Amino acid sequence: MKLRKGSHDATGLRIGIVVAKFNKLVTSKLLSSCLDGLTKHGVKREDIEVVRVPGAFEIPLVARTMAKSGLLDVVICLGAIIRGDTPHFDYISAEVSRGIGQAALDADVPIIFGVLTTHTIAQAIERAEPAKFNRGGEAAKSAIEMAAVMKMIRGEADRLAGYKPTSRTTKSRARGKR
Ligand code: INI
Repeated sequence: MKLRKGSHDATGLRIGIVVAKFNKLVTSKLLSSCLDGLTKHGVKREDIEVVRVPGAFEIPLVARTMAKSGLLDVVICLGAIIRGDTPHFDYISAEVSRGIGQAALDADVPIIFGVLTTHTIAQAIERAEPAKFNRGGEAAKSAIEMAAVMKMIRGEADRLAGYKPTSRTTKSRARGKR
């Protein structure tokens, strides 16, 4: 048996972040702790691209477009959906989680689900807080690990297929054609 794991060495990774402005008090905390987590593991600031969207509902389309660009190793989605008095929460949270999962499969690039879904604003703040649940920092770690896992298994698949990269195939990969 071979046990293969992704590493947490993030040197050279190019990372996209989509962050919702809705519930900004929470999402700005998620973003800053996510950025701290990434840079702490060696990601360079200039290799991180942040796109802001109005609310969580807008995240999947932008995440999918960024992931399909061929310029990023992983995309992180950050948002906060907080339950109110109407069924709105249920529609948005279901669509956002389904959309983010679908976006990753369509783009063939890992996309991390860093969207909080909570009953109260207090729960959301607690989860965004670096000294408590630190979900932004967790999203950064998952992103680094998934980027490494995908590189590892793609390299393994290429090796088993006797694949020899040429400069042309390397360029196609950079453009997202696998
Ligand atoms: N967007 C959020 O990110 N979180 C919420 O809690 C939320 N609530 O509760 O309404 C929310 N709504 C806005 C939505 O994401 C879209 O931006 C809007 O419907 C426009 O498409």
